[in-house]
Amino acid sequence: RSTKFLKDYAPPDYLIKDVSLDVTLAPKGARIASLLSIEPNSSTVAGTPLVLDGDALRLESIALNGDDLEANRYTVTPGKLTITNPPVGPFTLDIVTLCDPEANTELSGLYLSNGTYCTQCEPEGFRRITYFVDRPDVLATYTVRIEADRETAPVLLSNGNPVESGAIEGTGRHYAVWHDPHPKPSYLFALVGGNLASIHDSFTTASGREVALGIYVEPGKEDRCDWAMESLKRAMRWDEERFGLEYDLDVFNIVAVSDFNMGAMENKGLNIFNDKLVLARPDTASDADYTSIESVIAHEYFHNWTGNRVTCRDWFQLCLKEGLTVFRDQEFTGDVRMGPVMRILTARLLKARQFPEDAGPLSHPVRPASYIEINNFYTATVYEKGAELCRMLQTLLGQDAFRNGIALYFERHDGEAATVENFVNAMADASGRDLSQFMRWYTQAGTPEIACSLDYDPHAKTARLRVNQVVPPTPGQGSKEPMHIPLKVGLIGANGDELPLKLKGELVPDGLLEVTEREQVFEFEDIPAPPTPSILRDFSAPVRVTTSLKPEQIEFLMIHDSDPFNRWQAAQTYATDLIASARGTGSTSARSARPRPAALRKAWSRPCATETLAPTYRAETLKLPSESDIARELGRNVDTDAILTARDTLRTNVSAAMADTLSEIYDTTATDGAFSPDPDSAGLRALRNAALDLMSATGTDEATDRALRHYRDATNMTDAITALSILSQIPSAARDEALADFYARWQDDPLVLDKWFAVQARAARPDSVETVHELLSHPKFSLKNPNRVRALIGSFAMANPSGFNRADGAGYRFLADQALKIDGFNPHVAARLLGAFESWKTLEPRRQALARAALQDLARQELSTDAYEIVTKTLG
Ligand code: BAL
Ligand code: ZN
Repeated sequence: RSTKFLKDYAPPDYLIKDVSLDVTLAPKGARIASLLSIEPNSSTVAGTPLVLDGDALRLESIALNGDDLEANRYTVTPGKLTITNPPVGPFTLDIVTLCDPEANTELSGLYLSNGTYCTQCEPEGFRRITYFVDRPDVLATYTVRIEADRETAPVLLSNGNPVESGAIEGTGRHYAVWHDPHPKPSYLFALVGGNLASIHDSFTTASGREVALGIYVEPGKEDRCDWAMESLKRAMRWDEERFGLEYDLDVFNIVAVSDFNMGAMENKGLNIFNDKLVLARPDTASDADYTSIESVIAHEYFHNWTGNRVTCRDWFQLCLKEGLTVFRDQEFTGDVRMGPVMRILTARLLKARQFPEDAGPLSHPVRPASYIEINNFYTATVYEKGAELCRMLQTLLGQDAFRNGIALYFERHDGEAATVENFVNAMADASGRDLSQFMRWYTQAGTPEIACSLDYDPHAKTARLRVNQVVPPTPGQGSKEPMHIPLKVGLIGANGDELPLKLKGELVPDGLLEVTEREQVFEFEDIPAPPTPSILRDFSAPVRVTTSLKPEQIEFLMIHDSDPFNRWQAAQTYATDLIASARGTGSTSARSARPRPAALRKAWSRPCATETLAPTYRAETLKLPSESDIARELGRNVDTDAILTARDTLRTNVSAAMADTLSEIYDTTATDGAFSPDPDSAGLRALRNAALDLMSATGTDEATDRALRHYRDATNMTDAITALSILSQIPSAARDEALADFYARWQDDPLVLDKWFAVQARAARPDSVETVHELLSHPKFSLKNPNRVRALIGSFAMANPSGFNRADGAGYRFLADQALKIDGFNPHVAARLLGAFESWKTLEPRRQALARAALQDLARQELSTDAYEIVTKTLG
């Protein structure tokens, strides 16, 4: 369990330029014959041993320059194959190994998913297929021959372009050869063999290349692939238009498999997907699923440039490809689907997932300086905060200069393994900006805290905005330097008008201030009367902001702020303050109020009922902050039951105060006709369902009946699952009817049944631990399938705060027990689940003690490296 450090990076001793693989697929003993063209790196001292990585392999033979290698020329140790005295110049190695796809329960390397051979190599799975210098700065061209039984594996795919294929006479077997001309690191290798159905289409790139597109799925699922195909073509076109980036092979294939640790994987020319992120039909997939599919298809496709053409020098640079690619997929989804609501969704996700990570024991910089197990660093910090860093660069530089920076980055590093410095230097050179202080965002962990106060001088007619920034201490980083923060602000006059921002006689474009000091004062001129400040517009930086705004000023912003993000944020802040100030939640907030119905009506009517606002946006304003949002804002002494009660009370009050408006929204947004996933139709469904959800807060029989009717009348999954989710919270005949009906209908459809597991796991009920425990023994549940585990155990641990944090500690013990079991065969999935403990130190003392005890129990067990790192670091 050694710790690896970024500072220890050294270039590889040997480079592998070309790889020829001959893979014979068999469930128990897949045979991989590998021919590697190797040369010493320029600075390698003659005689330096060649160390290849390998894991769970049986070595059958090894030859150097065509001759069998004598036993005294190499050693095999756990994880390594070392050639003791390799030649001084270029040479070849022939290595034959066997691996066992059927026994591969870790789902890393070559494994079987429901009878389909598939691979997952990022970050270190290739070494479970063959011996290799398995690190991202070793780039090679690959030719892959796959041979398999023709009947069970008629489809044989690998990276790049198809070269040839054919039958092997008299054997019942066949083969296919693929060649990928683009040098790539081993983590982008992929291979698939199976009995798969497919749909096909084509795309012509801007420069006229015809690309054959294919999506491969388990037979019978072909009718759920159209949306993924449309999404792919949309993404290909968007990347050409926005960034001038074209596809570079003759084929692009996607394969959906049902056993997959991650969401999807960007292997060159052969993306392999968790089928949850490919398959969609109106009756099986919700609008949220359609949106995820569209964005993940785009994300993996966008990696073709940001990740594949330019890859990472080492795994510490993971954000280089992931942060940038998430930023790109967010921009795409904003453009094609969500508009201004996109920023609400991305900020909400960041706050929900990344802020707690950054505030807890697992906090790490966007570019970590060390890790024990790299699999543990596919985190919200690397992905989502990493994306925010790209967004801040775009905000600071402007969209054109940012695009030029991207172009320069590719000009300089195409075909290379790059670093964060390479990326930021390209941005600096393309824009002429000094980004040296900005680099701190990659190295300093913790969410910066920005405190803003505004003083108005009626004589000078100036408004002075004082901004203080503090970056809190995080594990291993006691003190921090100030960050370079793009802070978008506005000042709003008493009549709701936007006031021009003038500093030292100059207008401030886009209200963008650059905060670089620990304390800074911005004095705005020609402000006729005391304004209301709108701070961090468009969520221009991943920071926490505190202001001294009074409740009535927040109400004012809910109505008048011209920035859609901040208008939504004002409603969230208003609700958060009301919930957090309730007795027992542990709040020390000064801003408290006991709202009267008229005040609630006034506050909410405008944002949610204004018909000129997009329905998707109005829907978001109807969603009150989640229990986790409240817990995060409180930050300490968290009592999840008190939060649940306070939140339920506010929901009931808002629901009652807004009853007429909600009813009207619900009635007027009903649509008939065929389902369409287009943004407008999805927006109307979102608004109607958000209204239904809030109306149900009253818990009356009428509300329950309405939800049941909604369920029965549903003609698509979005409506059905909304109603089911509402009903699952209310013990009643209606709940039993809907759950039974859903099960009866979807029992043979694992992906849909996951929704049934998940709604029950998420339901905030006193007995939810027992419910989830019982569902573990359900015949359709399996601990071995990551999607099932995430649907049931993951939903419970991550999305049912009062259940997971039940006061008797039963939730903690449940999660620890299940994670330990899973750790025995799939450490990656187990370690992810254990992330649910990340905020245990913010709990009130009793719960803290119980969570600590569960973690300490785990720490005494025999754990995988993955789980060990999470458990020990979480304990702190
Ligand atoms: N590279 C791992 C999956 C993804 O982020 O695209
Ligand atoms: Zn990615």
